[in-house]
Amino acid sequence: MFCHAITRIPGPDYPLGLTTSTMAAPDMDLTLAQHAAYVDCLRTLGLTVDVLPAAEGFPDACFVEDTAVVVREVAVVTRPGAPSRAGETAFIEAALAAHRPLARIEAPGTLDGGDILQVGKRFFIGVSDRTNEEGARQLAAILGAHGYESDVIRVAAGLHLKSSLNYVGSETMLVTADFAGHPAIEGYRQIVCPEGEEYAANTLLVNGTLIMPCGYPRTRDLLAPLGMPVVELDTSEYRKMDGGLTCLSLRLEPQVS
Ligand code: CIR
Repeated sequence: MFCHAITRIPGPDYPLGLTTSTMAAPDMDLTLAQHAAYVDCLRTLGLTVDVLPAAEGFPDACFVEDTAVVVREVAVVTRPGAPSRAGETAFIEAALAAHRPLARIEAPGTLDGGDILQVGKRFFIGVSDRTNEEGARQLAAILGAHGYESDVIRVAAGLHLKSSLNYVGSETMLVTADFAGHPAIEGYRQIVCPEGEEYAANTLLVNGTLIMPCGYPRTRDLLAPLGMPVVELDTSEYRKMDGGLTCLSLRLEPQVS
């Protein structure tokens, strides 16, 4: 169960962040309203939520997930793979240090939290344009010291691993067609996002509830047999910047030493 989350309010320079999207620039009022709804949703699900102030000069800093990987024993501060995002970690350390001892990904490793999927004691680490082999190796070693196993998966489509693959409970993975049948997820049931609904693969499981982006009814229908409560949130202004539900928070379980 998650008890705490760390988020960061998007700053006025948010539309200047990295994106591959050709959609219109995000609307700031709507961006902030969608962020507030996201924070409210996490609070409704029982989490205490930190809302950190905008990090000036770092337009992508609201995507806090990329700056750390947090387990019950340790918070691993990442080394984000995009040069414009490298400095974001300095803004997250204090918030993490209040909850966990810190470890760090060191050069030449790079790693974005969006490439890291945890399912219990098992981690899937995506090697992507942002996360390199060395970053994956360092993370697997740090987590391994605490009894976690890691599988490395090459990310050939989408920005991050979790753009395409997420755990939705009941031994089930929600995947895009690119990852369906991948050997690393053999043994899990798989729900494949229908064509045109790939963005819905970034669905977030929090304390037994599935938080999914609104506007993906066929994926919602495929998730219904899991019998879990579903909350739909509008993430239109985050999608414009290649972001989604998982990226907007770091979720923490209670600490163990
Ligand atoms: C970026 O390109 O880094 C941001 N505009 C979006 C990051 C999304 N993060 C995530 O999926 N974990």
